Amino acid sequence: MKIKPYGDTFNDGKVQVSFTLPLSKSAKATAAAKEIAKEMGLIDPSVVHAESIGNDFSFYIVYGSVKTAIELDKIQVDEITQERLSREEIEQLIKTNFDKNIVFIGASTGTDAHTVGIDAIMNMKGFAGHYGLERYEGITAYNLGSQVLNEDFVKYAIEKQADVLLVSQTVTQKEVHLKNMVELVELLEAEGLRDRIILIAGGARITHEIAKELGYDAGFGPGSFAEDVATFAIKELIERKKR
Ligand code: B12
Repeated sequence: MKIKPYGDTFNDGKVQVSFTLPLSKSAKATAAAKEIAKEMGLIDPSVVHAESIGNDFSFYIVYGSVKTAIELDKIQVDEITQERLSREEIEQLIKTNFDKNIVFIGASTGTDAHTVGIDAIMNMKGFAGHYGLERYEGITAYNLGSQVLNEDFVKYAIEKQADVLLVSQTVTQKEVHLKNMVELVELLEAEGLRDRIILIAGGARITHEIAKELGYDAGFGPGSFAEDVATFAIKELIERKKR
């Protein structure tokens, strides 16, 4: 099955792109934006929005169409296919299968200062109507905040005998997240901990596929909630107990 973007009529290939130019807003800068869109392969591009965003910078939205079509059946995606359990179901699962609290430790690691994502997953108050892990009976959750060095994260994991580590990575500039995520895996391996811990990553540009490639057990992107993470981690811990 071939898939093409569409905006007006089916399969018309319409797309919208946005970008910033290091130019003050002017007729010439708008023409440059259109030219860039043409070079990107957009057919009949039109600049539908141009805005100054301070001295020497301007922002553009360009509408146009592409010929590109993809064969959907050729796409393989490694994704988590699980039914999201409710908090109560997860709590019951813990009660039935473990005689201790499950320890989750989370942080935004490395230089990353973004805390909202990890708070959404862990915070007692939760996010968008979903309570965070701190609220769960049978879970002890430590949220270390942001800019936590991998070395300190691992030290804390050892001290608190963590079962699950939650890593939040938001900034992906110059692929800093990849280096940071891999460094953590290496440190855990050096401590002989990697196989004993469930390692989960999350963030706006994290996918399950990327996380797996980097040596994590799972990755969660936008729209994920504490229930998703807890369902995965608790079921995985139960599976590992059986082995
Ligand atoms: C708020 C914010 C900030 C605040 C952060 C304050 C704070 N205490 O968190 C401040 C002002 C500090 C900031 C700074 C910077 N920011 Co900023 N920031 C944002 C902003 C506006 C919102 C992010 C957010 O809170 N989202 C809401 C949460 C709920 O969403 P989320 O993080 O995706 O989390 C969900 C999932 O991803 C997942 N999840 C997240 N973590 C985890 C972890 C686990 C284990 C699991 C399971 C799931 C999970 O679950 C969450 C709930 O569903 C975004 C733009 C945007 N609108 O997204 C830019 C944005 C993230 N920032 C960006 C940038 C570039 C920066 C700076 C580098 C800017 C600069 N040049 O200084 C600095 C970096 C500072 C640093 N050292 O990290 C870029 C990142 C681009 C990129 N690809 O790298 C963005 C996308 C803006 C942009 N369009 O350019 N930022």
